[in-house]
Amino acid sequence: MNKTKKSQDLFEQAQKIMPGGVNSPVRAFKNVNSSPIFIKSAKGPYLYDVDDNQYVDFIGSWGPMILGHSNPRIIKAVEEQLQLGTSYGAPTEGESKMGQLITSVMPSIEMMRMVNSGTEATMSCIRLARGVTGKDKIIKFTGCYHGHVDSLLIKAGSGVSTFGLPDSPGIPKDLAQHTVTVPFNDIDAFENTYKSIKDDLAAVIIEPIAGNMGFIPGEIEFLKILREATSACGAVLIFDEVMTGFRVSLGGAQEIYGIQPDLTALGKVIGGGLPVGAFGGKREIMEQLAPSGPVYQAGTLSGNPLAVAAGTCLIQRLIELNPFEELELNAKFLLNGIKEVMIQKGIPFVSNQIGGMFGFFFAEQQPRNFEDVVETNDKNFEQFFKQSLDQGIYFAPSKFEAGFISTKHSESVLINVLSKIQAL
Ligand code: KE4
Repeated sequence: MNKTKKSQDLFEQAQKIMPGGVNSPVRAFKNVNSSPIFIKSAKGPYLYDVDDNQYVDFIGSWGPMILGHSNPRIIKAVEEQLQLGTSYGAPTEGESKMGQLITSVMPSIEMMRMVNSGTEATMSCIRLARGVTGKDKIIKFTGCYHGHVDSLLIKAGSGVSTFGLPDSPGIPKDLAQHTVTVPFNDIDAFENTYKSIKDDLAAVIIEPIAGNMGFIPGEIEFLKILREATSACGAVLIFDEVMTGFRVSLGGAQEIYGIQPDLTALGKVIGGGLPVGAFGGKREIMEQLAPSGPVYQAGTLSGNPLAVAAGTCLIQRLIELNPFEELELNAKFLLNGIKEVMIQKGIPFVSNQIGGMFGFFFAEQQPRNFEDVVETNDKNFEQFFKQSLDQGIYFAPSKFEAGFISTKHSESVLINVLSKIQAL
């Protein structure tokens, strides 16, 4: 019996009207040679597809659903705002309240601005860094994804560090040349590159805990070097915490590592599932933004009342609950259970987790960078993904993605997941 017939029919139709049948590439399941399931609804830790199959969801909309899907408090907050209007294109008290909440738990953010996506947040950080420093060069790290920003869709060419080779057609070479890519967690490679371009360096941008090459934490000594080097030459250190903000701990990766960036990009969790992004940091940098300064940035729906209502409600609840230790323990319980199954099967498997974010690889050792991840076993990943999905367990459809757990992934839910994985 074809359990996902409706999804397959919808996917066929969707491919006629949307490139690849999706509005964001990773959703197309290409990396696992499969076709996507179409979702009809979600509640708590569960997704329900159009064929009424139930899945335990370990993607959580790629991060936002840290309190589970259809959280009653968030729904109530959005419903109340709906009665007052959906968008004004004018300032609201809610935006300031949200800003105060974020700055109260992320002290490096003295001032911030709301935008509508993580991409907008990182794009604005890059423009602001170039504007305040008058410099052009950006250093990013192979495997870190910062949204589809022209200056940041640049991959490492061959060699230890490279001048950007466009990662996507459509990016002018004379723009790409200003972005230099260095291997993640590689101090020597960074220092060699830094020495050669520090006089024209506007910013270094990094995911301090990477979630877009699988789950790979930045090593503390490496991150400390980035902080020291950028301070020494006046470049802006940007932490892209779109995924890790309010996901790995209340204060994000910067709280865990005790390293304060100059600018931080946020998204995902702070919108509670509605379209949102934000960026912020040192006052003297942020004040260079229009209309208080010359660096232009704008957005019709920035600070949208619905997104602010959802995000404020979620952040307030996270401050009350501070669930990150429990989330990490539950993630560890899940991953240790999977590890036991893989040991019994003689399949190499490694995993890691911080707060409500986790990852796993089919490999003997923990990857430290993108190049290591490329070497991990694709076949085992694809087989595990497909078998799990068939058992109603929805992991990310790519080894280059991370996993996310919510406060609704209770021990009983996880025990049920593990019993199914043991039976694979
Ligand atoms: P958005 O523009 O997709 O809201 O955010 C871009 C972004 C920026 N920075 C980091 C660290 C991110 O992880 C992202 C987006 N993450 C992906 C998941 N790997 C979103 C999923 C998708 O592209 O559909």
